Amino acid sequence: REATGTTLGWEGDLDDPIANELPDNAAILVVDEQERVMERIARALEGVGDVTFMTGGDDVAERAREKSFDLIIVSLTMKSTDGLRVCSKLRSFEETRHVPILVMVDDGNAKFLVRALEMGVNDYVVRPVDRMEFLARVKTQLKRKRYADKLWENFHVSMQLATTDAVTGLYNRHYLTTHMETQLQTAQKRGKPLSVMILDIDFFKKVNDTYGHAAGDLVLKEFANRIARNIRGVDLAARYGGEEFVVMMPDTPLDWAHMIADRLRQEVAEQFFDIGSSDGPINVTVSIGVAVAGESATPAELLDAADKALYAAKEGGRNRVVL
Ligand code: GH3
Ligand code: MG
Ligand code: MG
Repeated sequence: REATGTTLGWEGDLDDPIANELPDNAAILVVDEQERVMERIARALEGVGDVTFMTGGDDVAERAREKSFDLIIVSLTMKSTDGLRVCSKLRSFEETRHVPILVMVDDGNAKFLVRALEMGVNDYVVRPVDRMEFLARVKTQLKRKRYADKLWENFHVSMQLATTDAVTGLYNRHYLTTHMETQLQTAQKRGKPLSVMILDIDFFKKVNDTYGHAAGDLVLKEFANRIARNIRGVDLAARYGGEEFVVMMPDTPLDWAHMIADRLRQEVAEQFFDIGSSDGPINVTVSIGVAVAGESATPAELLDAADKALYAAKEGGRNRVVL
């Protein structure tokens, strides 16, 4: 018998326990047209995962884009359809680009393999293949997929933790200042105005003292929601400190920013905050300082200008917007 392929694309650390686990209920798609082969594969994969069969054609990639499979097994020697084309389509769509592909070729048709490997398929078997070997290759790909999914998930969780504030779900100060740097440069290069507002809840210490810290947290959350609802997708809202927030608004002249800030201030003052207190919803007000970036302003200068305006808003009696 001819030697079969080596396992490609394996980058997991084999000592790492999560690198050696199979996905729960793996979803496997098998593309072949021979009944007899499909039956054998179904039997071999019993207990390994849920197997879906398709006979080929362009709908394979479409199906795989809708449902995320953990492994796709494609026969390269089908009569009515082009297995290589199926693989190339799978590799061309964003949603299916990283799904492991195991190809099967019949003995004597190994010429397809080079093309398939160049397209980025992960492993192959030459038929007739020993059942145990087939299973081992399938499992290796499934473990690799699970490992990659875990790494990806961990990456997202880490990113989330590093960039967002846990109480409000808004971005944190670090994320804001990092992005303000690039946004400012873009705005200055294009000659567009970039405005910021700093919002500070009035007498917030009194909310904590009167209703407790948990009630204070509820106010912070609701306050953050109201900010988020009043800004555009391109704007960036962050929790800057305890009860201080910053909104960065690209392409926004000072008078627009003023209007947005005042609309928000008014909504906060008029719609009382439900903190589950027996006294009923409570009145909260906010003071806002607004500034627009000058020609060569740095993030620190811009924030400082907004902060000075905020100070003036507090001095002026709170519940107001100052430019
Ligand atoms: P001012 O109108 O001058 O802004 O008065 P203030 O009471 O809002 O200002 P001050 O800065 O004196 O108090 C802010 C308070 O915010 C103090 C702190 O206990 C509270 N705080 C900061 N972070 C949190 C938080 O995460 N949760 C809660 N519940 N309170 C917080
Ligand atoms: Mg404060
Ligand atoms: Mg305050």
